[in-house]
Amino acid sequence: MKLPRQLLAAVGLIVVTLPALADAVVIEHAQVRAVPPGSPTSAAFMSLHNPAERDVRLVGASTSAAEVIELHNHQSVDGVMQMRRAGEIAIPAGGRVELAPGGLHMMLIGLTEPLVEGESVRIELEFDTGETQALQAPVKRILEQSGNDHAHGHQ
Ligand SMILES: [Cu+2]
Repeated sequence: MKLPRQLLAAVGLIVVTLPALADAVVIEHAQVRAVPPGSPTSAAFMSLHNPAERDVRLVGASTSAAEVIELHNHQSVDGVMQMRRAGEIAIPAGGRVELAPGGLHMMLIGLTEPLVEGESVRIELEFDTGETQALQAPVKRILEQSGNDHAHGHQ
């Protein structure tokens, strides 16, 4: 039996649309900070590479391990490092943004489960393109950046 012409056309379409996936943001070195039981917050770090020819903005993230994830940055205010909420994180075309201790990070607020070293947390990223990307971030012991007061005193 021969394959119907329409089916062949549909298969061709799928092959043609696949390269678009190559433009997706590349997520590397994702990790979540292990915290003692009962801790209300933790933080996630990763490297985001945008291979596309247009800028992409990370506008939000979510996980079942916390009630909310906020995008945060650290800023020096009068010589004191303070954590500030970042509305979104721009990843320039062909560029890379590092989320690391002492800088940009994702704040996991209202932890719903213990974050034990060796386990992993599923995080879903949301971009301004309307696309979402899920990743598994291993829970690791991550030291605070030295000289950085990471006291999470948000209002
Ligand atoms: Cu924070």
